[in-house]
Amino acid sequence: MQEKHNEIKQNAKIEIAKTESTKELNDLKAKYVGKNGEVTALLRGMKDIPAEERASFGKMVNDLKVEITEMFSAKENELKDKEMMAKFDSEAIDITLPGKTPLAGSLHPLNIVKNKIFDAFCGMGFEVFEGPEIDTDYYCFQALNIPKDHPARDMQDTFYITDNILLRPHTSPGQVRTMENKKPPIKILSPGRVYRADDDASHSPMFHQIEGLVVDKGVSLCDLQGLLDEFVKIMFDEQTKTRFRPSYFPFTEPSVEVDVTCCKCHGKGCSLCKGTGWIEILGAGIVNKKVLEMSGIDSNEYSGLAFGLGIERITMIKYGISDIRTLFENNVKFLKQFNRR
Ligand code: FA5
Repeated sequence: MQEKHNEIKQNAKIEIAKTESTKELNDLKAKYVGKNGEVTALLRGMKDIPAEERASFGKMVNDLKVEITEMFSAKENELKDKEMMAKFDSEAIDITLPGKTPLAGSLHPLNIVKNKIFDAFCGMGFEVFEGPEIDTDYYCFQALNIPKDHPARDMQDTFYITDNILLRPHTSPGQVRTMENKKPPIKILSPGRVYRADDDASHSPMFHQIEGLVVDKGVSLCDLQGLLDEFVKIMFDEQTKTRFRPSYFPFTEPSVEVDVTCCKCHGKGCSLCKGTGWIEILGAGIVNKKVLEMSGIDSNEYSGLAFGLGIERITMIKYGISDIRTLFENNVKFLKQFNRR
């Protein structure tokens, strides 16, 4: 019997020494001291041992079980240490490696320019008023002195929703809504999306305008010129000059188109300004007396100036962008150029 014990102990020792993982060791443990293990089988065989030898046999088997269990415990500790060290090694972080730079977003060029326009005019005391994108025929045309049969309606190919409701083709309705709700002095910017049935390299069906309106006593064309001179210097640079050309808008009288000296060649003539040295940036004028009256403002006491600029146009001039569609394609390579970090 002693021989059998020694054999089991010896085999266990050899097999435990060979194990390389805690999983393997647990399986092996079942083989020796588990429910159906070899040592447990010895205990079960006690009933066949003569009564007088049973006590010493039982002690021997228990001692064997304790010894084998201790061998397993020792090996288990050794393997656990080894496995933990291997895990540490595999998870080791080399703190000397360079870090991953997170991708930073940036403002869209249209927002950069819009913010700059806001900064320029808000610095001159303008407030911002936003009107609705879907508006009525009255606010988009009639209240701006463009009656239903007026030929000026052909100037803007408009998206109508019903005969009376439309996607606004300009931000000029913002003038009317402001004058209806506010007494002079008025000094507002009205920005937003506008829509026209236009689509080519310099015209988009959806684009952004900013309307400017000043109403007070004695407002004149000189104020308009002074205001826009100051604006273009902030927007482009100190050397930029403005030029007024006569134009026609039913809601302003007189009306002007405003040009600036080309920001690329400073007036000498280049491909951007098509050799003229000037680039058109906006439409403007002195608010037509009829528009003031229709909006409830006494045109004998007050006068106003108004201007409307396209944000895309200014952005294209400022950054030398030749096709308006690049502003809406969301090409990350293009947009990354405006990341100021
Ligand atoms: C107007 O829309 C007038 N409401 C502006 C105005 C306001 C005049 C107040 C007088 C007083 P115009 O149609 O010219 O004017 O448009 C103004 C600017 O919008 C243009 O100078 C141009 O920069 C821009 N624009 C016009 N159509 C498009 C388009 N389809 N895509 C991109 N920009 C456009």
